[in-house]
Amino acid sequence: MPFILPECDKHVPERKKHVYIKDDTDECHIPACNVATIPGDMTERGCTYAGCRGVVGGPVKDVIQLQHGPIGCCYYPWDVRPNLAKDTNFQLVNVFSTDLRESNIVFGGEKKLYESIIEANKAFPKNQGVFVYATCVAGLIGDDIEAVAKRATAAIGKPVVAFNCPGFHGVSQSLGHHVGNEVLFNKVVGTEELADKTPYDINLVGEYNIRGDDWLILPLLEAIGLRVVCTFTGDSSIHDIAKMHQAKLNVVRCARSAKYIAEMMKDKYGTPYVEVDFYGMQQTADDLRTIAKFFGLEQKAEEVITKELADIKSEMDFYRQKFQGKKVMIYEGGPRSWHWPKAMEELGMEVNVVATTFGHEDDYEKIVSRVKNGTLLIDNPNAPELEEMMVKYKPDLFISGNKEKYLAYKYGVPFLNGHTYESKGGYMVFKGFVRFAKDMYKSIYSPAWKFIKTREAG
Ligand code: CFM
Repeated sequence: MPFILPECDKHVPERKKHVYIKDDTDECHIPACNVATIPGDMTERGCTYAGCRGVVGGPVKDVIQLQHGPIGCCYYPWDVRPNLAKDTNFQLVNVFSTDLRESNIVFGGEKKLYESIIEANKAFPKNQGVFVYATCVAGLIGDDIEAVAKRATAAIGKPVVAFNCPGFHGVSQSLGHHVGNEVLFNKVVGTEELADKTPYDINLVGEYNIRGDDWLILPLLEAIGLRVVCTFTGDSSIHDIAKMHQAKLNVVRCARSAKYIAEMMKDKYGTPYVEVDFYGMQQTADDLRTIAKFFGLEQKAEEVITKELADIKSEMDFYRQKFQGKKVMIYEGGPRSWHWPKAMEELGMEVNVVATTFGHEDDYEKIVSRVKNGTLLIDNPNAPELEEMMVKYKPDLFISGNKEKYLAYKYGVPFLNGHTYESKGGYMVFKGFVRFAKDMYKSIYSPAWKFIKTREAG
């Protein structure tokens, strides 16, 4: 009986095929996923516009990020996802919108879009281009944003790139990642030449520099002897993306959001790629070995790994002892739900519930390969399901996002924000993993839990 219908879902029996207990003897082995949420099921998913604007396009630091739609769609991109950039956080602190009103809906918004591009370019002349994102409204009224982008490119003499990503496309934000990859690949990659090529040039693909993750990864790669041409798209310039076709290898960090461009580059330019986790000690060490092997730099990688592991050993020994047998429930967008089970086990923890918002089959295949029998997998969970699982599985820690934080607190469950992290600083590679462990420790061992009376579900 590997599929179960949570008690809270008696009015939405369709949920049964999305809630699955890992069982090696069962043929089906993953829950149903990447399909439309049914009415009545209170999904926490985002939209295509969010995936394109918020995740893939948004981190590019030197372009005007212009949302074509009503002002309401503007709120969330503003400084919510901490995809940091060096020197300037222009992409985080400024939000641009065409602010479509009723008359634009009736008579069309193309004129307003064109004028907005001209105006924004004049107000911020240092920008290196303009990214235009269609919202549901722009999609419904049928504005030809491609044609406007073409005219505006000629007028301002800089690339104006149109992303056709109205929210209603697809079943979640995941399709927005795909649109973002395709547009950047077709319109930007290959438009500039890399002047100072080296035999050790790589791209870091699907890495968004959340709270500075990128700045933890880059020094390790450099110490091995590699040079990162472009991080797609954390802390990146549009000029870096334009040159990324000249790297020798793509290192794919978030496969869900960016394997598309690695595949397209493989087809068109013959650039091979490798996939990495960069969370946890063993996984990071294995990742660095894989990358180094491609360039014959194995010896250098071993030196870096040995030093990094020695630097964090005593702290990690402390956390490992504190985390023995602690039960963890993980619910992230997609990949973090497969990046983390092994990393948590390394610290002596037990992962017994794993969920994703928009995982595809390949994400669930990876989760299944990394968790033990009996682990509960939930695809696109709703809030009552998460509440029920907290009561049933009694996790010592729930790692998820802001939407779930207060659910956890309501049940007296220690919580950690795994999307934007708790501390100022990244969670990746070795030093970041210490910060991750420290934040988990602070949450699990907070004295606050002693004073809380928990309530039952229902
Ligand atoms: Fe990739 Fe990401 Fe994620 Fe993602 Fe996201 Fe994110 Fe995430 Mo939040 S790109 S899929 S759409 S690793 S914003 S940095 S944490 S849901 S698991």
